[in-house]
Amino acid sequence: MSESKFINGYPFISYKQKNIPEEQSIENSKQFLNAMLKRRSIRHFSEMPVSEEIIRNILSVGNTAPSGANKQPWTFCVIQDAQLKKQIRQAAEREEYVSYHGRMPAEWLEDLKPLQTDWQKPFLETAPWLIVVCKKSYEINAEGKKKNNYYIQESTGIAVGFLIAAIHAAGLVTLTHTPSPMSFLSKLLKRPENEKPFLLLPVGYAADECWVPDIKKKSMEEVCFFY
Ligand code: IYR
Repeated sequence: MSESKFINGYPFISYKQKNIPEEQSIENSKQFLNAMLKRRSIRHFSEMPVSEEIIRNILSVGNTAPSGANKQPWTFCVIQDAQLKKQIRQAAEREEYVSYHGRMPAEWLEDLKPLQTDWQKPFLETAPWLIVVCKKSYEINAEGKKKNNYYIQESTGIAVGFLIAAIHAAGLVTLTHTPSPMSFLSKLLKRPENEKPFLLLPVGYAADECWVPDIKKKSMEEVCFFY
């Protein structure tokens, strides 16, 4: 059992995770790297169902993410209903069509060519689950008073990172989809004023025939600077 005490009137518990031997640490970090190297953003999903238990475990991982003042300024809206997925797809495709046919500047469209994306988003219906991650700009307490959240973008982004890693660890695939603008999601999901859609993660298994662009990550030398 962990020890507890009060510091300036606030409860603390002792942190008692044993350091693992360095050899083991090297091995674990390599294994995690090798697992993450296999992750890809997937746009072709199988209709194979995924149990709610797996989805709940993944969401629980996301909910462990660190956040400004531990406010957890996110909500995870989870959609399995076929009719609602269809409505989301139709609304997303309406916005994406306008984006791809004028809203996105030429440079952006050029940058997307290697990914061969377009306005059509069938995965919004084929993936068995959609997770719409919302950021919560403020909270409303029991007395109806607005309470601040902090580092909302950063915190929600970290939670999404945790979700993506958990989805991958569960042997499932996803895509960080950002239909733009996303206000249609607020309406369809009837989210309150203090919540704004942040991004959408379709979750499921990859289709039997699934192609991903042959793109590379930047080298470590390009992104890491040791001082
Ligand atoms: N939201 C659009 C466009 C898009 C934008 C970026 I930046 C990408 O990396 C991929 C797509 C879409 O989902 O197609």
